[in-house]
Amino acid sequence: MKKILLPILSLTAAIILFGMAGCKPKNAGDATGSDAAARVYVPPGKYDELYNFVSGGFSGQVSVYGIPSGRLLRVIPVFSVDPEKGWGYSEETKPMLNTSHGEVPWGDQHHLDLSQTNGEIDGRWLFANENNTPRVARIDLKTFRTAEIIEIPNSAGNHSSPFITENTEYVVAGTRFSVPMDNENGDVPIDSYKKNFKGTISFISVAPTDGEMKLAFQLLLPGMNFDLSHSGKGPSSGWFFFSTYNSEQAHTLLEVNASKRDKDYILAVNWKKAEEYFKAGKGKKVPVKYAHNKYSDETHSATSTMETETTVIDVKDFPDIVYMIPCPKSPHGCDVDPSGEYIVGSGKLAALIPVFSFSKIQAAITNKTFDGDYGGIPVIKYEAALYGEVKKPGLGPLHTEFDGKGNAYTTFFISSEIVKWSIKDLKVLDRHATYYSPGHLMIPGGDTKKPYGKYLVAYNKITKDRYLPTGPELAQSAQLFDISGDKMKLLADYPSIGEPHYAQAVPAELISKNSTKIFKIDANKHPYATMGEKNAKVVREGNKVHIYMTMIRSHFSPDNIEGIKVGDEVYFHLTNLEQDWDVPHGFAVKGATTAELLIMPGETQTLKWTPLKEGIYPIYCTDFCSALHQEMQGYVRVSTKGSTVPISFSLGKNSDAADSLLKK
Ligand code: RUQ
Ligand code: CUA
Repeated sequence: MKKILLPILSLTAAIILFGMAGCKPKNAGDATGSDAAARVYVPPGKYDELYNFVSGGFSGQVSVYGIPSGRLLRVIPVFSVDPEKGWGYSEETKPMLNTSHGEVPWGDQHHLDLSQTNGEIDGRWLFANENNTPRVARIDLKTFRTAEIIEIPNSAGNHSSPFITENTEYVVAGTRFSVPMDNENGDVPIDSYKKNFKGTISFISVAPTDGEMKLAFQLLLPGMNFDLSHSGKGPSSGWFFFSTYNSEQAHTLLEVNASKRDKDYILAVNWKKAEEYFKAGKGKKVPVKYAHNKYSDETHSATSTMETETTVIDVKDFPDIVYMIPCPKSPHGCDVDPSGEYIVGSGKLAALIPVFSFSKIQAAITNKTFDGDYGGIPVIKYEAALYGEVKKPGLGPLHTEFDGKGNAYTTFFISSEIVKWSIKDLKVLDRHATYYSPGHLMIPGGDTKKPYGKYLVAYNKITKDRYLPTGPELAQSAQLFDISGDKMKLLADYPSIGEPHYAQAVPAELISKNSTKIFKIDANKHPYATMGEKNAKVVREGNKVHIYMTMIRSHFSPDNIEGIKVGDEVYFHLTNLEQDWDVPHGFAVKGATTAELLIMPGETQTLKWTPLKEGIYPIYCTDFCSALHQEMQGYVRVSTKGSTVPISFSLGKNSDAADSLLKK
């Protein structure tokens, strides 16, 4: 149980009743239809219909599944080190995890958003947020690798992120925790929250050609918690909507103190207006420190740059940027329907779902139908913004996705179900139990202008009795539904990595057609690349030893090295000379305190090793690459500190004895 929303107040009794019932549904085993097996069966050798990118929660990674099979295709390290791939261990990838706090080897990854063009998924990049040390990552979908990570200053718990605008102009990042600004003295009493703690929403621009991210500007807001967000589309294009909670500005026992008010707010942000001000030079340049890390597929290396400034726009001074809309009971999900007219807020302690209308919000702004202000921000009257409420849909609504046919699907954490309802008349059309307590759900393209529909996946927080016991912890569980008919049909369960929150999915073709198969060796610009076996060498520079080593099935060149001394800093620069798809080689050396390297065809990666004692150290390939993979090995001799053994290296130089043995 990772994120239990503690039931409180008047809902308690109902919650206990529903909660218990939800935990032991009758006939859970018969929940699937008779054709379910056929619907999820992908025959051997056949591809899945869709890629499903699933956030990894506290694993800091992103995992990729096939839909409908639920087969795990790949785990992409993003904010966490991954010894399997050498991510965060090779010299080239270490800078990717750099932050203003130093190297942070772990992250808490909640939300994903695929890049869009005209409100539709374009298959280029996947953006990922990090909650703990606020960061946003861009994953390149050609290589399925993290290409860029940018840290967010003036933020803590980057939760309402990385949601994107219709043409991927911006990725947003709203702070979960309000805190004093980075350039102010943060050494203040915690109970000075109301005075000293501020909230920010950051707009990160994305370059249309290569996707490079840049922190454009930040909006300064009153201290509270920013939760989820989604951009407008169509008529609401140019706007962004954020759910917030803790408008009480509590700093302790939030479970109670941040649930006092009947309503918190959905924030409507006119980002086009904010951008206009920013471009006109408005806002204040503020000194900050944040890391911007980029990985190059040419040098096969990352760089980390420390940036030192950001532009902060205080919304108090620009009253036409932000408006607040009251939303019942600690809103969580904030979702915009494919038409762009309807904004769904989900109060996690509410027993109804409010649906707001963009055109009504605009009318209320024009007519100033306000109900006072919150920290200087106009509060639109609830009724003036409201399209209507879905009555008695269930308990604890969290997140909503859309099928593009006029229907919305909402997860209910407390009553453990998915409820399908009609956007037009707000009537509940269908409900289906989930096992158990779903957080997010995902319909392929479900937050775009053009949902793919057909499938829905629920990401459940609590697994309980769904799988064979595996000790005290159980994998979180995904459940695949068929939503092509009037009624939802449960097709399959499959465990997922980390704790998934939001996810994205896209028809496979959009991504598979561009997938990188190899890196061209001629284009390798790594400063320590070895172009061909004949160029392999070992170079001593003081106590640093650079080993230029190649790999090809099934040997290293060189594979015998002598002249290394205790206390040396040894750098193995390995270039994989293969030019065939799916032929990585691995590299490991006994006693190295980093992980292995896994080097793709045409790529160079470096393992740093500081041997502590003299002796003979085997090296070998870790990835089964050919029939003679087990022969892909070598030796490194390490001599004492003062030794006079000269540097030497060789490949295939056997002793006469061995040669004559071989000839026999
Ligand atoms: S959250 S379970 Cu971190 Cu997206 Cu709602
Ligand atoms: Cu190379 Cu195994």
